[in-house]
Formats: sequence, structure tokens, C-alpha cells
Amino acid sequence: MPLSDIGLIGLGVMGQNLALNIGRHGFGVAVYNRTGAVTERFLAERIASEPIQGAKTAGELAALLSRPRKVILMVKAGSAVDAVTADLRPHLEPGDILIDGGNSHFRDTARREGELGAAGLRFLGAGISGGEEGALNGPSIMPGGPKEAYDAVSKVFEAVAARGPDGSPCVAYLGPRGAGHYVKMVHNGIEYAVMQLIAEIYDLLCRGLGLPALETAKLFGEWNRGELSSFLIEITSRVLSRPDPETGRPLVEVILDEAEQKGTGRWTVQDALDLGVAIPTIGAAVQARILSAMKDERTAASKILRGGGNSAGREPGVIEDARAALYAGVLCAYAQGMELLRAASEAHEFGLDLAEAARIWRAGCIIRAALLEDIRAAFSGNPDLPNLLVAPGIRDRLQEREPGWRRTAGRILQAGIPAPAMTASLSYFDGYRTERLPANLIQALRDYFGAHTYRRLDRPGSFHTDWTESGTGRV
Ligand code: NBP
Repeated sequence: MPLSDIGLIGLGVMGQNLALNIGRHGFGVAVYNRTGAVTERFLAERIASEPIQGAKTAGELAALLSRPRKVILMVKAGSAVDAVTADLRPHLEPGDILIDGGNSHFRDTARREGELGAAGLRFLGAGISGGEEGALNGPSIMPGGPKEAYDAVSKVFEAVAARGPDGSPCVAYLGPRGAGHYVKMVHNGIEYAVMQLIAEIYDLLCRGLGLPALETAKLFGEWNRGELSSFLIEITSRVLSRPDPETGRPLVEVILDEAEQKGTGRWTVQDALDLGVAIPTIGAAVQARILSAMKDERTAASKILRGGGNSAGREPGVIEDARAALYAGVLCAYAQGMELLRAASEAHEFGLDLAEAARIWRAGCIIRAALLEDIRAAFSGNPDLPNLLVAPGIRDRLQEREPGWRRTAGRILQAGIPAPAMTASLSYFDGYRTERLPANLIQALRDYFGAHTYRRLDRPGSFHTDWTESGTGRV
């Protein structure tokens, strides 16, 4: 076989499918996996006519590649990326390009780019979303790093990426250093939030209103044909309609209610806190997973703490209101993600184009949704848009759904059903649209106990009051 165009290390779920996708597009691929048996099985069982060859060592892989070498790493994020890089590095030459396609932290990506750059090697951090199916048939690809390194691999990325509604590939150069992994991190943060919002509405429908899972599946299926049309709503309908072959019950009802996480949601919240960006819906989703994992404690507390009736009235409009609440909550999640991207772009000097980020999320990735075309158009029309919620068109839809959103939040809280992401979204909306918040009192309290001073509405300057002295402050 001639020298391959691209190398791929790590034949897990993503690596195998991405290698097949690249091969199917006519690029020669050389693959290597730490556990050799995995490579052998892959070559024996999954290759049809794709130009894919295997290597037994990192050195053998390097020898199979045309120059400059381009190698995609699809291994577990963290120390595995450093281990694989160290293994491969002695076999590389200046100008070769390493592409980390895993879910690495953007700071690790920046560090690796610096370390490898010092040796003349080029390093790209490319977030890849779409899971197994996306990797095989077209993922959304979020690359960042040296622009000329991106240009050297863009043909491959553009060939294998999903196509958006206008036929354009769901990949774009996003910026230097960790820009690509940053965008992927925020993508995952939004994913956490949308999944939590869906789960809360499912809880309201099934536990609160007593709808059977199958009926709820039909509702999500209907919703998927309208403005909520998205991958996550579509698969919710599919999941809810799947019976458990052993018990005959809906499979979802026999699944343990402990949500796991691998860290990208937490990183999103951590960086938002560092940058001072409010992303309460995403934060609530991460916290909800943490609380869900406390199963034993929750089970014990459920026998002690009473509250709410766990059921909501089936008055007319309740379902339509739930749909409105879900749509509004989802909008808030995307709005917060975009705000974080904007702030991060400034702070980390990524030079991100928000419309491009929305464009490449329209297909292939887990948060793909019809709504993303509206988001793309909003930022394309006005790159300085202060917040997605005030974009013309979007704000009208939000306002129309606001009464139903509020009624749903009332019902769900009354029933004692937890809805942290939905209520956080509504409070985000209310907080953002409120001219005068009670932060005046916070400032007064801070000044009382810490002499932190406050500013006044009626004149400039900093003021301090001795709140304990005689006069208005004495209680
Ligand atoms: P995993 O994250 O489970 O990684 C499995 C691969 O990493 C295997 O090839 C394994 O080799 C290799 N590996 C590990 Br683990 N430690 C290694 C080490 N120290 N040295 C060399 N190789 C090592 O697989 P995945 O689910 O395909 O994910 C790959 C990346 O893509 C991850 O960063 C993941 O977060 C990201 N991602 C996954 C998805 C998804 O839906 N699964 C979606 C989007 C992004 P071995 O066979 O020898 O153990």
C-alpha cells in the first residue's frame, strides 16, 4: 500500500468510526492502537474497501505516513494524550502535525501546542462531536491551533464533516491555541443543559401529570416536527418508546437514576465562573447530575422530608405550556453558551466568530437543532449582539412563550418536582430583563459589615455609611 495521507491513534468507538469515515472519502489512513488486538480486530472485521492499514507501534505508524505527517489522536483525554504524544514524538520531524480529536481541556491543548511548537511540531486541538454515528457518517468538527496547520488538514476535515442545511461542511477554523477545544467544551455544557431541561419536562409529564412513557414519547416526537426540532428531542422520543425486553416496561423506567459525567460540563462552569459569565442553566444541569449521583442519600431523605404532591393538575393547555417552557429554557441554554464563547474569545484572544460556531453546530453534533440556524443568523446579522435573548425574532418568540413558561415553572414547583434548569432559565430571563435588581441591598450589606462602599443612583463617587451609628442605620 502507498504511504497514507493521515494517521490515527486510538481505536476506541470514535477512532474506529472516524478512520472508516476518512477512508471512505478516499484518503489513505494508517491506524495504531496501544492494545494491538484491537487494531487486528478492527482491520479484520470492519474494513471493507477503505484504504486503511495497521501499524504495530507508533514508529511503524510514522513510517507509513506521507510528509508532513498528519496524525489524529483519538484517545481518552488527559494523561493518555501526553503518553501517546511522547510515544510518537521521537518518530516525528519538524512540520509534522498532531491533531488531538478528543475532549481535552483547552488549557492542556494550549500547553501541548507550546511544547510541541518549540520542537517545530504543529499541534491542533479539534473537538469532534456526534458520537459513534457522527464519527462514521459526518461529525461536527471544532478545530483550533496554528492556522497554517489547519489549512494543511482542512481538505480531510471538510470531506468527512457533516453537511449543514445549506450544504456547507460543519467545520471551521475557530482560532489559535485551545479555541477549538473551548468551543467543544461549551458545546458539551449546552448539551448538559438541554438534556437536563428535557429530563425535567419528562418528569413533569410522567410523574407530575401521570402520562405513560409511550404517550410522552409521542409528544416529544410531535415537538420534534416543530420549532424544537433537534437531535436530542428526536432521541428522547425514541428512548421513551423503547420497551425493556425483560420486563416489558418502558426501558427508561428500569434505568438507575444516577447521571454520570466526564468533566466537560464542570469545566464549562469553572471557566464561566473565572470569566464572570452567568450560565445558570448550564450550572444547574451540572449540579443536578451531582445531586442525582447521591442516590442512597436521596433515598434515605425521601423517607424523611415531605413536600409537594408530586402531581400537577391536568388543566387545559398544560402540555402546550410545557412545550413553551422547554423551548424557552433551551433558548436560554444556547444564549448562555454563546455569551461564554464571546467572553472567552476576548479573555483568551481566540478571535471567535460566533456565527461560525453556530453554523458548524447545525448538523453532525449532539446539540444540532433547527434553532441553530436562527442563532447563526442572529450573530451573522449583528456580531455585537449583546445577548441572543434580545435578537429580533428570537425575543418575540421568547415573549410569546413567557406566560406558558411561567405557568409551567409554577406547576412544577408546586408539585415538588425538581426543575433546576427550567427555573434557572426563567430567573436568568427575569434577571436579564430587570432594570433594578435587589443588588442595592447586597451593596448596603457589604458596606455594613465590610466597609466595601457603594455607589449612588443620584451622583457619582463611592460612599460609605457608618450603619451602626445613630441615624437611619440604627435598628
Ligand atoms: P475512550 O475515551 O474510551 O478512549 C479509548 C482509546 O484510548 C483506546 O484506543 C485506548 O487504547 C486509548 N488509550 C487510553 Br484509554 N489510555 C491510553 C494510553 N495511556 N496510551 C495510549 N492509548 C490509550 O474512547 P472514545 O469514546 O472513542 O473517545 C475518544 C476521545 O473522543 C475521548 O477524548 C472522548 O472524550 C472523545 N469523544 C468521545 C465521544 C463518544 O461519544 N464516545 C464523543 C465525542 C468525543 P486501548 O485500546 O489500548 O485501551
